Order: sequence, then structure tokens, then C-alpha cells
Amino acid sequence: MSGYILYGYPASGSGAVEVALVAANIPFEMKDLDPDAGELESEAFLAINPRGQVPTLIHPDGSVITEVPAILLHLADAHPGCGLAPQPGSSARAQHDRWLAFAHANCYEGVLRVFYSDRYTTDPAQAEPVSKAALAYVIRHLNMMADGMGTGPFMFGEYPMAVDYLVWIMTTWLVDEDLSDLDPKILALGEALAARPDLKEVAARNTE
Ligand SMILES: N[C@@H](CCC(=O)N[C@@H](CS)C(=O)NCC(=O)O)C(=O)O
Repeated sequence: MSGYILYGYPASGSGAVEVALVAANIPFEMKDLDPDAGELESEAFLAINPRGQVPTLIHPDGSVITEVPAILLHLADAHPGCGLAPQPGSSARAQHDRWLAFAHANCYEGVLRVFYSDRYTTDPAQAEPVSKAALAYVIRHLNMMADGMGTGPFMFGEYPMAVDYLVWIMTTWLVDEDLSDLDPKILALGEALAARPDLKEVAARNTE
């Protein structure tokens, strides 16, 4: 049985998983795909993930895991004590999973409407308004996450967990003019995560 294989590319959603794997000290092999060269739609990759999206994680047993929360929570549970999430069944875990699901269902889904707006309208002239509306939606929901945060800098205190890795990568996709609308607690979360000595290098690879 070999280790995990992560398909992704720098500064995409796979960055959340890549950083989480490094933070949890879980060995993995990174396979970078080039979306501009059509590698997400290649026959070989579609055979692995018919949706042609990253992150796609190959479990050591060869099975395929997709969808950021499913991947992160699998890693948390398969590696108890790695710090990716509170203990299964605890109230803290319920809160963690609540906000992870919230971030995925609202913020990440909204981000896809920002960047792939042409997929969400049949009228090309509407792509830009769709994107603009989605950006406001993403920021509104990220700011709601700040309301659910305690003293910070991370969602559940001093140490980052799975939910923080997803929030962090999304903050890196916002441009300067968007950041002024973002709650300072969410901004601080992203900065604190990228500044962690164990994560600096992998975070930088995903923000280029
Ligand atoms: N719901 C998926 C979304 C994954 C996703 O959309 N990833 C983007 C990169 S951030 C992608 O692969 N886009 C290529 C495409 O949709 O064609 C998840 O949670 O993993």
C-alpha cells in the first residue's frame, strides 16, 4: 500500500488540502496538473475524476476522494491526533463541521460563480454581473463566519483546523479591492495561517 496522491495545481482549491496535509504531517505525493494545457479534461484525469476538478485525493487503497470537506474530514479521522478537526462525536466537532460545510456550500460555491460565471448564465452579457453578485455573496458569507469565530486568530482558537485551510485559500483568491469589505478577523486568519513556520513554504507555493 503506497501513500496518498493529491491531484491539484498551485493556488487552486487543492491548496487547502495540500496545506492541511503538510500541517498534519501526513506523507503524500503531489501531482500538479496544468489546466491551461487541458490536463483537467484529459482522458487520463477524467478516468480518475469524471468531474475534472481538483482537489482529487487518491487514498492509499486506490479509491478516489473528491470534495474538499470529504477529503479534509477523511484525513482528520484517519489520522487521529493530527489536529485537523476536534474528536468525532464531540460538540466541538459538530461546530467545526458546521462551519466547514457552511464555507463549502456558500463561500466556495460562490467563488466558482465568481470565476466561472459564464457557466451560470446563458447570456454572455450577464457573465460579469453574475460574477459581481457572486463576489458580494462570498464576502457576505465569509463575514458571517467571522461572527461565528471566537477570539481567533483561527475559527477555533490558536491552532488552525480543516475549516481554516479552506477559508485561507479562499482569502488568497480575493484581490485588494475586495479585501476592504472583508471582516478583519477573516483577513487575520489568512495572514496567521500563511505566517506559520511549518506552513510558510507550502502556503507561498499556493499564493503565487
Ligand atoms: N466542489 C468541488 C469544487 C472543486 C473545484 O471547482 N475546483 C476548481 C479549482 S479551485 C476546478 O477544478 N475547476 C475546474 C473546472 O471546474 O473546470 C470541491 O469541493 O472540491
